[in-house]
Amino acid sequence: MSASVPPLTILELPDKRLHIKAKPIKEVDGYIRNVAQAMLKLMYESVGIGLAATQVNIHKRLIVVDVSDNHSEPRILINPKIEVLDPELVSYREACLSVPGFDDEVRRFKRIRVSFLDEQAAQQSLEADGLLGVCIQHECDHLQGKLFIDHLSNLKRRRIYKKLEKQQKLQKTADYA
Ligand code: QAP
Ligand code: CO
Repeated sequence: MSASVPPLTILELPDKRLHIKAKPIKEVDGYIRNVAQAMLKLMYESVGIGLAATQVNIHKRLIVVDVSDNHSEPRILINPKIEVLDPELVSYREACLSVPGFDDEVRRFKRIRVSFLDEQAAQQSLEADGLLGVCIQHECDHLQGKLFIDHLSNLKRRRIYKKLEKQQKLQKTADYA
């Protein structure tokens, strides 16, 4: 019933829509559940471990993650809110489906608690560290219009932007031909 989701595609830098700040979800309805399922499917197809709604041009506070190696721990987090439990910083090599072909070390909080609504609109909370903790912090950044490269030096970030801009121009020329 009017809850159908159009085919989702992943925005890539330098697309400015990646910098839009997401709005809270007021009602967890069939549409939101369908978007979440479509995002999980797209994430698995893309061999990712996390995806934020912002990346599929839906500017609502919704993320999906699964850091298992056999698709066994799908998680849907609606209106996620992070609390820092251990402010020590840990470094992981991160990548992002919206920044194809690049990865680099990013420092993030060691341990967090994330409060969120599940698919049933029930309030949940989850304590996370390691890769799951890092991935949730990375995805929540997307909802603020922030990317992992925003944690790197200005020099590194500008280089990555330049390369992706160049690639996009070449791609456009190829599409036209
Ligand atoms: C965030 O990112 C993350 O460029 C999720 O060619 C990643 O799933 C948090 C991916 C690592 C912590 C550590 C990127 C796949 C996937 C690419 C992803 C690519 C293929 C990125
Ligand atoms: Co990302």
